[in-house]
Amino acid sequence: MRPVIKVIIPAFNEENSIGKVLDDLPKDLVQEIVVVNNASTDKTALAAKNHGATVIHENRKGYGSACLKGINYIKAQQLKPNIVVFIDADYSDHPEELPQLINPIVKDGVDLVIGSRALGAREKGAMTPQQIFGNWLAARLVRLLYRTHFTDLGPFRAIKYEKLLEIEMKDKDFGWTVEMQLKAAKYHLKCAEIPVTYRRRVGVSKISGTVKGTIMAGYKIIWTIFKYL
Ligand SMILES: Nc1nc2c(ncn2[C@@H]2O[C@H](COP(=O)(O)OP(=O)(O)OP(=O)(O)O)[C@@H](O)[C@H]2O)c(=O)[nH]1
Ligand SMILES: [Mg+2]
Repeated sequence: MRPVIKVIIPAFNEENSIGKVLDDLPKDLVQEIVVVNNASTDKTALAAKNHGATVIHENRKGYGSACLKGINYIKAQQLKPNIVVFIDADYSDHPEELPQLINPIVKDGVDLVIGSRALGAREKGAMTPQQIFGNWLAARLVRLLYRTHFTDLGPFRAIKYEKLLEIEMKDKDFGWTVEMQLKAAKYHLKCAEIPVTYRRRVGVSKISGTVKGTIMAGYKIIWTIFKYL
């Protein structure tokens, strides 16, 4: 039987990229795409609506807040998904790679699949040197302390809906991606990684391209890794 798939996209001021992300997602595989407009001051919500997404709003800033809002929306809908996919709104990921991303869940009964940018091809400049180092360091710490095999904390990921509810995600901002991976280890989820390609984002960087964003994200990620030990 074909799985029911819903996609959650947190979006903060991404009016020039959100339409591209939505256009490249394989619509025949996906039941619903939920764009969580995170207090954008541009036309993100309109662009998302015009490109066929369900648009919901979260005024509290933060990547995790937006993802949590998306989960709560899905919980309230009648048609529950088998798989939830997360992807960024900045068009860095390649949405057309969704079939490869969900394949380990559909074929091998995996619970969580991370799209690894460390294993895949990266366009030059798609990640800043500090972002590459930070992700490598965090993934290494998670590997050592939680005995996992992750090589990246990439945003493009797929998880079984029932497992997503079971791990009770909490983080409201930068700790979201790492929290999911270390809880996956704690709850003994079956995890896999597949290589994904990554390109330079469209529009203005919110996190890794800024000094403040890099420091805050790095601090929060390391703090989260030790918090759940
Ligand atoms: N910074 C930030 N991003 C948010 C928020 N809510 C949603 N996002 C989205 O989170 C995603 C990741 O943000 P990015 O700015 O791309 O961060 P990054 O991928 O670490 O770094 P760059 O792509 O280099 O900017 C984007 O799709 C944003 O639109 C928020 O409150 N703050
Ligand atoms: Mg990005």
